[in-house]
Amino acid sequence: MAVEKSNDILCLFDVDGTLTHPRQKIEPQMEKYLQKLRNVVHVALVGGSDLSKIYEQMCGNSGNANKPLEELLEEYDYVFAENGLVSYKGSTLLGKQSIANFLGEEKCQEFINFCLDYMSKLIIPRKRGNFIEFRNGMINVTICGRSVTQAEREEFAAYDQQHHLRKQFVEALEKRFPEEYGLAFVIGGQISIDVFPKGWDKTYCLRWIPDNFKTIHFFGDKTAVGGNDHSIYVHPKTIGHHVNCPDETMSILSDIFGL
Ligand code: M1P
Repeated sequence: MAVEKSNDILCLFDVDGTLTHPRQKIEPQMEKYLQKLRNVVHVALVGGSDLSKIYEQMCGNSGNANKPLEELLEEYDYVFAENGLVSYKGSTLLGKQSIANFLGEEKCQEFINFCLDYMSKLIIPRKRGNFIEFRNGMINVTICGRSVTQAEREEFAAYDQQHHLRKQFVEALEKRFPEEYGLAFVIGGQISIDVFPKGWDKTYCLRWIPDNFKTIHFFGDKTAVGGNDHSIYVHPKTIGHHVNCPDETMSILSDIFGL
C-alpha cells in the first residue's frame, strides 16, 4: 500500500559524518534511502562546505555520478551550502551571502594576514597548499592546507586531536578579533576552522524553510557545544538527532518512519 507523503515534515541533514563519512562520497545505499524517504517526507541538506564540495560528495559513485548540478539539486527539496549562506529550493537559488561585503576589504586583509602569519610559525607533520579558502559566506582556514591527500588529512586530524592546534588557533583568533569584529570561529570538520559573521551558523538556513513545516527533524554529528551542528541541534524549531555515522542516521530514520 502506498504511503501518503506528509507535507508538513522536513528531514534536514548535515552532510559530513551524517550522510557520508567525512569528506567522502555518499554510499549508494544511503543515496537510495534518501530518495525513498522523499516519498514520505520532504528532505533537505545543510552543509558547512561550499556547494562544489556538497555536489562532489552527494553525487556518490553510483550510476549517475557526473549528473549536472541542477539534477542533484532537484533530488532534494532544499540544499543549504555554507550553512545556508548559499541556498537552493530545488535548483532555484534563494539567496547568497557575502562575507567580503560584511567585513570590507581592509578587515578581510587584516584577518587573512593574521592567519597566514600565525600558521607560518607552526611546524606540523605535513603542510601542503590552499590554506585559506575564501567562500561566499565564510572563510575556511586550514593549518595543513586544504590540498592534502586523504591520508595526510587523516594524519593531521589525529595530530590535532593530540595537540589541539585548531583549538589554540581559535583562541588566538578570538583574542585578536574580539566582539566588535562580529566573527564566529568554529571547528567544523576534520582539518579546518570555519569563520563567519555571528549568527551565520547553521540556524541561518532556517529562515528559508516555510512555516507550513510543522516538524523539522535535524540530523548531525557535531552537535556538542563548539561543534558546527550545535546551534541548529538545540534550536527550538528543530527536533535534534545526534548521530555518529551514516549507518546510525539510517537506523534512526527507520525507527521514526518505519522505512
Ligand atoms: O563537515 C563540514 C566541514 O567540512 C569541511 O571540513 P574539513 O575539511 O575540515 O573536514 C569544510 O568544508 C568545512 O567548511 C565544513 O564545515
